[in-house]
Amino acid sequence: MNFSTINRRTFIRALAGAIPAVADSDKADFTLRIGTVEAEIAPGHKIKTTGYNGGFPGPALRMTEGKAVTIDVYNNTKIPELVHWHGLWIPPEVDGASEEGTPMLPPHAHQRYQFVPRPAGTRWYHSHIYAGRDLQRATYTGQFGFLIIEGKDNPGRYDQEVLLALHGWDPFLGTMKGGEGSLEVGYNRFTVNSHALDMGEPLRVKEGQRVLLRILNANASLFHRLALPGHQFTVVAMDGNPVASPRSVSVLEMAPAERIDAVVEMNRPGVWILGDTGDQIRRSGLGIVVEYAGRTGAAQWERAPDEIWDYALFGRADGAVPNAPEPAARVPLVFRAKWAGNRWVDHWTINGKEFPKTDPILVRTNRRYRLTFDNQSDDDHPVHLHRHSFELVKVAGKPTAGVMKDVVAVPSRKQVEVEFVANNPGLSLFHCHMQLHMDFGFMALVKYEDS
Ligand SMILES: [Cu+2]
Repeated sequence: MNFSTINRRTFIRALAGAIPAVADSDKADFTLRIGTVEAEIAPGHKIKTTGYNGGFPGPALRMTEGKAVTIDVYNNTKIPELVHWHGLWIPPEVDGASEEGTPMLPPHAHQRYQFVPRPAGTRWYHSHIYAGRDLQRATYTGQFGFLIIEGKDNPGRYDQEVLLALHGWDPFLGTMKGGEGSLEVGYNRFTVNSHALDMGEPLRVKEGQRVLLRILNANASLFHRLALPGHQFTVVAMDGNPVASPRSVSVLEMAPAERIDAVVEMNRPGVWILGDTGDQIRRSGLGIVVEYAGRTGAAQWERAPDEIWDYALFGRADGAVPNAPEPAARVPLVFRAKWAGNRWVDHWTINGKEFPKTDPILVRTNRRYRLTFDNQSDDDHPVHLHRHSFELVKVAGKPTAGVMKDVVAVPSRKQVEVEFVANNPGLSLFHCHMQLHMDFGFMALVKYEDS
């Protein structure tokens, strides 16, 4: 048989069969494999969870702002999964929320994602699926990791950079006092990165160093307050975005999904605990030892000052937004709990409706909108807007400006107002980041009417 007589299509098909599906030259920039993880987080305390690439947190993915990346995700579990790239301005098809239209990743399937990472700053990635009452799924698991987008500006001058991800383990559903009431999620153990306080490697520092801490609260429902005895945190960015007024504080408060970049000047030699100000939570693992060079001995803790956490402290002191147009519309969003019965999980409503029946938030491209969060419930809610950043304009009655975020904690019985520019067309999910709340109604979609 003469070569020229071979059907060209047959030839190409034969050739294609000999080539691996993904050639080496076609290697993705990053690879995540979702699978079972077994880890000893504290002496003798083993847990079994789901994580990325065999551990937790997942690998810190470092990208350059504006430079396209490819990420291969393999789902080596028995359930459909989805990875959400939290805080990025990317299209809904790859954002990682099925409510926006990102396809779920079936069990044992593989998907390559491609997007242009922006904006610069401390972002993260995590599972974005429904868990309901199954606390072995979604953000209750080890599926979380940092995603750092490097931009032109560094968040201040520093000698050492440290990533700290907070998480809770052995979650259970129970009532506050163990008796009557609604079910909430509690945790028996905590970790900073991969280990509890009494097991992890210390954070080694030298006197005079300026250490940049990038901290992520990857807990599915708990707020944390952090302190390092005798040291101040200079907050330079929140949710990855540089703040208008960097300030020094003794205590950092972080709602679920929030990030804080803070510079700590190491000026009090010793061996200290950087940990949760709540004794019970810190003793259950939420902390890390900070060890100065040449210092030994047991790590010390001192009671932290009773500082009030206030986002407005980091905003523009005059509260003015220069050149910001009047919002095209004000969107009031009222959050309420819907009692479902004793020892049952509360449902949640936005303007009286539960997702998927919640009214969409309708916007038009490039207009500025004000969202008024009115929390008429007894819980604080960290609400998150996908694919956009918003600016805080009023926090519990106090005007502010210059703090850009993608998650904001709305305290119980208080109001928070934010403004955002509708500059990323496509469905965008808005929801409470407490897994139990989002799964029981606390979600709505932003819809562009003109695209
Ligand atoms: Cu909530």
